[in-house]
Order: sequence, then structure tokens, then C-alpha cells
Amino acid sequence: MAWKSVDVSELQIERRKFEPVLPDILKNGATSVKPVEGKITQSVADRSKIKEIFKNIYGLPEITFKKGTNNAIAEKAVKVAVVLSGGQAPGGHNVIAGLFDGLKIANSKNTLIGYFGGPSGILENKYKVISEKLLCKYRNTGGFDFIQSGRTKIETSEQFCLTKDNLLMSNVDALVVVGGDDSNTNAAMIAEYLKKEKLDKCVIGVPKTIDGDLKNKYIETSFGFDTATKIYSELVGNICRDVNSAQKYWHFIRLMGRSASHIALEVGFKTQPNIVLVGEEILEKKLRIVKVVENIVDVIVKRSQAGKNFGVVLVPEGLIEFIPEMKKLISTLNDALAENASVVAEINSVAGKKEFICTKLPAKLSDLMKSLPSGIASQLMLDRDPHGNVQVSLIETEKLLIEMVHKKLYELKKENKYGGKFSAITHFFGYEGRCGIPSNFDANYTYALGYNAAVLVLNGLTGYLSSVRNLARSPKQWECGGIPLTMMMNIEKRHGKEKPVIQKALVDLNGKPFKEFVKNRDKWALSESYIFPGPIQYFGPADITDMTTRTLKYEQSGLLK
Ligand code: FBP
Repeated sequence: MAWKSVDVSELQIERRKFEPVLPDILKNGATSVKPVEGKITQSVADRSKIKEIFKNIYGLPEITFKKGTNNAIAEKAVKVAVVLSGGQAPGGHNVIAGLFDGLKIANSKNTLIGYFGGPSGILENKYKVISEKLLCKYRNTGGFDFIQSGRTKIETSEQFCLTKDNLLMSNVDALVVVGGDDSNTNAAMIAEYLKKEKLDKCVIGVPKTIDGDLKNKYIETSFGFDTATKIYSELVGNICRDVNSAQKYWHFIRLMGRSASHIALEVGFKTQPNIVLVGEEILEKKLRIVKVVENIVDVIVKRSQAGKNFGVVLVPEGLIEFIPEMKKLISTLNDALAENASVVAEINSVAGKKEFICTKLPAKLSDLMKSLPSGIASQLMLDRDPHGNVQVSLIETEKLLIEMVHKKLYELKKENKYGGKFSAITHFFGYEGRCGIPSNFDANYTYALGYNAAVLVLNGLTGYLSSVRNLARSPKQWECGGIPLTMMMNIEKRHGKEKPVIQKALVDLNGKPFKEFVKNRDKWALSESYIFPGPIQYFGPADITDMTTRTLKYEQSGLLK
């Protein structure tokens, strides 16, 4: 084959031809779908506070769809805006494609615009009109580069007013926010504000995040989790094979996922490494950091006694927030940093900041802060993100663990209780997985979520999250509808203040995935039961190309016939 100079890969060219499968209920377009109102809903917690904040959109009914003629929704052309918000997740472009197709099939005069660079694009009124000519290059591709993303939080009254003015100025009838828990909380705030201002404009959210923590009975998974965990599993599987070939290193691999350990657990199932730490279990059992280290050391010593001075450990990036004393330190630090923000900003050196902030902590926490390796202590003081989250992707917990493991093994050596060799290598897999070419599952799911959002918008619904469920079945059988955003909310402390936020779904220790893990982990610890899943397959037998996550499989196993 003659070498051609191209700016896209052969796989990208082939992948553009992939036609996502729509759920049967959507396949004849929005004019063949009728929304049905279900029960009115309540927030998951803090009901009176959430109701007070969302006076206009609290308690909306669930929406499901049934087949039926609904031509009225196509009579008037509408203009819809889409914004990608927060961290990238594979499939974002297909949400836009599904939304675009859903709108255009209902009425070719409907228009879609995309705000640039996340919510700041709304405030700056920076957007592009989306046409098939522009969109076709991005169908079934990874990344958010078509319109980019950002983490700006719209929260001041000036920002809400500007949002309203810009939507009015551009004649936008509806806004679709593609985001995680924080971005969809923001979507609810905008929906509430527009309703309060008596504007007939809709706001619909779409559940995105590789972290897998935006889920409940109605949102079975967020998009991107499937592809990202497949990418990490390939990498971890490759490391397991390297470990088993050279038999000389312990690899400590931190995996993205923010607070929740869903990613670590899923990658654990797919690769069966020797140790998978689950933050939620550590919190439940109130394991102090020394105990977590002792548990790791226990496996290292036992393997060493069998002549195996090698292994693989998975560390969820949010682990540090779940270790009781660290959790206390982080939440006290959050308040202290928020209360003393201007003073801290004036101090130039990290050591100076640490010294100052230690004076604002209770004695025990101040001692803990001082005892931490300086790298970790400074990472704990880094700016919180605009939604008030600690930036756990920047905290190198794996290095802290290795340092403590080294110390413990040294002590054991002195007591003649350990005679092995411990050589550790660190990895962090995070950004590698967020923009991969979406798997078949994510390509189909995101397209359906976007199309479903178009149906919600065309029916004038606001304050809902696009919900596509029954996901362990084939896409044709997926069920569609809308879930009120306020239903998922509770009150949490952010930047030192109480805020309404969509509750993160952490790993459920009574859930099937965790129980399945517990059944297997002892075997994984001492043997080499490693699995090497290899790269995502886009072509070939459906058993391989269309398989979804083990998490979803276990969670829905009771529901499958
Ligand atoms: P979202 O919650 O916005 O989807 O972002 C998820 C995530 O990828 C986390 O896993 C990670 O901790 C964080 O983003 C990293 O943020 P940033 O991209 O700002 O570095």
C-alpha cells in the first residue's frame, strides 16, 4: 500500500462509518414518542433544604416514553445549545451527534449550537453553529475537542443573569449540559433560575464521567466509564504480564476516578492483580493508614516467602480521602484554606504555606500534616477545583504508600521476619483513558443519551437528566426517559459552605460487584491469576466488541434472564 500523508488514522476513518444503534422507542424520531409522567419525586436527602433552594423545579415527576404520535413538537423550529462540562469522557461527540440528529429529524429547521470551552462559553457567548459538515468528522470519535470543555461553575447572581441574557440574545430555547455530578448540579441551578425568571427555556443534563459515580436506579452508568476502564485494563494487563515475565518489581498503579473506587474495582475484575484497594471499604472499616500499609505488607511478605518478590497493586486516586485521619485532615484543611485564602495566597513558598496552615489546625491534625512527606503535604494544599473538590488526580498517594511499605519492611527485616527484596515502580493512569475512541457500548449509549435529550427538550421539559437504562440488554431494548435532577441531590460542604450537590454514588459494599471482588481477592493476592484483556476491539465478534463492564454485568445479573 502506498504511504499517504493523512491527518487522521485509518481506524478513525473506518470508525466514522459506525452507525450507532438507537433504542427501539426512539428509532422513528421524536414525533413518534410521547412522554408519560410517573410519580413525583423527592431528593435523596436534606429534602427541606433542597426544596427551599429549588422552589420551581423540586419534586418533578419521573418521565418515561411510550410510542404515540406527537407531531405538535415539530410545528415550531427550536434552537438548542449544548455545552460539554468538566473532565473529558469518551463519547461526548456522539452525545452532540445524537442530539443533532434527534432535533433535525423532528424538524430540519431546528438548530443546534455548541458553546465553546465549557460553561465559560455560555458566559462569554462564544459558540459555533453545528452543521453536518462540521459534525461528520467527529462522529464516533473520542475527546471533547469539537467544542472543548471547562470547569467554570455558574454560581453568582451576575453569572446567572449573564446566562439568561446570552440565551435570550441568541434566541436559545434550550440548553443541554453534558457533565458529571457537579456540572449537572449547575444545570439544575440554571434551570431553577430560568424558571424563577418565568422564561420558557429548558435545561437538560446528560450523565457524563469516567468516574462512574453519577449513577442510581435510573442512571445505570455514566458514559465514558466503559471505554476508560477498558483502556486502563489494557495497560494494567500489560503491566501484569511484564511483572510475570521479569518477576522483579512491585508496581503501584494509581487509577483515576476521583473519590469513588469504581474504576479500580472494574479494572481489578478485568485484570485480577494481587491487590486492589477500595477506598469505601477502608472508610467503612475505619482503617488508619498504618493498617492499610500493614495489609499491603502482609501480601508482600507472603508472596516473598513463596519466592515471589513481585506483584501489582491498584490504588484508587481518591483513596487518601477515605483514610479516616486523612479525611479529617482534608476537611479541616478545606475550611482552614477557605477561611485564610487571602493570607495563604500571599505566602510564596510551599513550606511557608504549610507552616502557616499548621497553625490553623488542631494539634493532632497539625502533627499529622507535619509528618507527611512534603510532596504529599503540598499536594493536599493545592487549590480546590471551582466546585470545591480536592484535586485528587494531583495527589501521589501511591508514593506515600510505597514510602511507608519500605519503612515497615525494613522493620520486619531487622526482626528477621522478612528476607525478600522490594523494588517498587509507580504509575498513574488517568488522562490516558479520558479521550479514547469510544467503545461500541459508549458510542451507542452516548448517541442514545443525546437523542433522548432532544426528545426531552422538544417536549419542553426542564430540570431533567437524560436517562437511558436497561443497559445490560441490547441497545434496541434500552428504555428512555428523564429523571428530575433535584431527585439526586443532597447538601454537602464545599469551599467551607453548605451547597446542594448531586450525591456521588460510591462503591456499595453490599452491592454485587464488591461482594464478587471479596470472593476472589485472596486468590488474586497469592497467585498469578492475571488476565490480559488487550485493546478495545471495534471490529469482530459481537461478544468482544459489544461487551460492557463487569460492574454493570454483576449489578444487573439478577435482572437478566
Ligand atoms: P468529571 O467528574 O468532570 O467527569 O471529571 C472526572 C475526572 O477525570 C476525575 O477522575 C479526575 O480526578 C478529574 O477529572 C481531573 O480533573 P482535571 O481534568 O481538571 O485535571
